[in-house]
Amino acid sequence: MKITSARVIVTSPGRNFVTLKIETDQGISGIGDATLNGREMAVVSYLEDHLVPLLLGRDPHRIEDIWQLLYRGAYWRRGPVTMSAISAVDMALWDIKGKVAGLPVYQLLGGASRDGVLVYGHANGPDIDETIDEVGRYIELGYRAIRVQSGIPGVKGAYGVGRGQMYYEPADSALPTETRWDTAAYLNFAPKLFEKVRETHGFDIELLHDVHHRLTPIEAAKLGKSLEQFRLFWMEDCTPVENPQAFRLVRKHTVTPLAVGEIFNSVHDCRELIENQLIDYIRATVVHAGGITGLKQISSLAALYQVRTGCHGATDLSPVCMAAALNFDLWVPNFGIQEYMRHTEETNEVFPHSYSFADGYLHPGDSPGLGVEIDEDLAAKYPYEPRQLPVARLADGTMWNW
Ligand code: GCO
Ligand code: MG
Repeated sequence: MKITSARVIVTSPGRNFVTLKIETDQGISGIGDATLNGREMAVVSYLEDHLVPLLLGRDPHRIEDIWQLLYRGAYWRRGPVTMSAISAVDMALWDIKGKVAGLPVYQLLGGASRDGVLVYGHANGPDIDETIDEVGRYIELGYRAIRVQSGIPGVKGAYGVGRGQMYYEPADSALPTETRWDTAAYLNFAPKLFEKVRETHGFDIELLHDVHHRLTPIEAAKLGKSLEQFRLFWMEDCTPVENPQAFRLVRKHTVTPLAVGEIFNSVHDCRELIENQLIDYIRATVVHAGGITGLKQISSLAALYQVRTGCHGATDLSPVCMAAALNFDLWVPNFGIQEYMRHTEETNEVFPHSYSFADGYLHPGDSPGLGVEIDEDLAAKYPYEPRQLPVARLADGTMWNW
């Protein structure tokens, strides 16, 4: 079997997605997600200019060898652009292998370890009352785990508050939108938010919260401690992770479980946090951390330390990534939870898929391969729209972490 073509498809059915399609001499093709939010075209160029010529003529069954070729062969290892491109190739090759075998990819990985994939949805609102109503709506929809974010009085454009229903898309303009951040206001507000959510909705539901890199280690420790009584499933990205040792301080002061890693690209980024048991959930994704092959490396390391997976699944991860993630999640022994932010109808039409939601769980379905396709004619109707992620500044204008 030989790869005869590899094409990059850029489409924007509500938001931008980059998809790689690999075709073979036996008429079987596979697709992979290569979307890097706000930096999409860098990955398009990496694929078209550097990887596609390397793929032509190769045997698509040699997934591991091709992964090693692209990883070692670049010389310039790792980084989000390189690893998103490698991820797309890896996903497309797993898709092809599954289609040849006539099996969903989770069967090739070792079969299902569970009946369904526990997911968390996003409840958010401009203030506490509306956020609490949203939590109620998610409970009615059957969710068992819900991420809660709310507008904060006095903070313009607080992280995580959506404009639409059922999804939240922060990349909203061609040049970054400027938002404000106020740590003191947030630290006063967050415990009140969770107190009210628990008062209204009780303790049977799992609650999650994303701090989105906004705090210093000691502030993160303080927040974790003040939220302990509300029994969070996790507190995510409580402080930036360039220095993994910062998490020692957070850990020393709180038993609120910690999740980190949505911006990680390889097992090397995860290693220090995992080996020192500084986190409880690793958030690395199929699309940014080297595909299914990359995630297998990460989850195997994590399993040694009882760290569980909690893959990123915001709307900038396309249905192709979601399908790959769900096949991985159904198999991976040390699964924790999967993020699930619903895509727009337009996106779902461009990417018809076999995964489905019921009673708080997703299942990848049993279509051979990843269980997702791209409707190229429809995709062509939604041209690329330049969009970047926002930035954040403190009240005095100091640049902060968005
Ligand atoms: C999450 C994430 C996202 C990111 C987004 C950036 O936990 O879902 O933090 O909302 O901000 O994916 O592109
Ligand atoms: Mg996050």
